Amino acid sequence: MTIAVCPGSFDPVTNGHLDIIVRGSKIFDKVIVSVLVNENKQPLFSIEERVALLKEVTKDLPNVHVESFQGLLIDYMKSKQAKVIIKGLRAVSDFEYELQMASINRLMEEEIETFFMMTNTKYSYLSSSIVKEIAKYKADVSAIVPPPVEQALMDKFIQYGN
Ligand code: COD
Repeated sequence: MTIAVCPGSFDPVTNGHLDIIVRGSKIFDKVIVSVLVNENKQPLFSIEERVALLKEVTKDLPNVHVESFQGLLIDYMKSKQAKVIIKGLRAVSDFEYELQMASINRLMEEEIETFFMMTNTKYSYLSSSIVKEIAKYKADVSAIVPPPVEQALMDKFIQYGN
């Protein structure tokens, strides 16, 4: 049984992320979507909120599980006996960062492989940051995020009074 981990900040999950998760779930026996803390980013949604949204939007995918983890990805992979990291690639800028991450992870644990999937061209421009920027100004995000995320963004920005 091949267990893969799809890690990310998912702040919040977008249709671009979901596309990668769905495609990954058709390739691997079990996919664990894991919300990891990215020290370089200031999150809008708490870890608990991000996990809840991911659980909601993946509820029809029986081999997909959602969790959170703080620390090194490689330690988490070992604790889950997972051998594959699923990553999405949108642009050359993603490639440079992901190459660095894949190389450092391989240096720490050579048995673990990073599996890259090209973005769906429909979502090649899409990031959580862009979604938040658009939602902040109350513009329509229904084409780029799943409905529960759209609702959560509206609630969040009403709560902030923006
Ligand atoms: N189409 C396709 N793929 C996409 C799209 C899209 N539109 N949008 C995002 N993705 C992919 C990204 O390329 C990425 O692979 C994944 O989805 C998650 O994206 P984000 O933005 O939610 O998450 P990141 O990039 O902030 O996550 C980074 C991690 C948290 C995974 C990373 O920092 C990490 O592994 N941290 C743990 C600490 C660690 O082990 N560090 C390594 C050694 S120093």
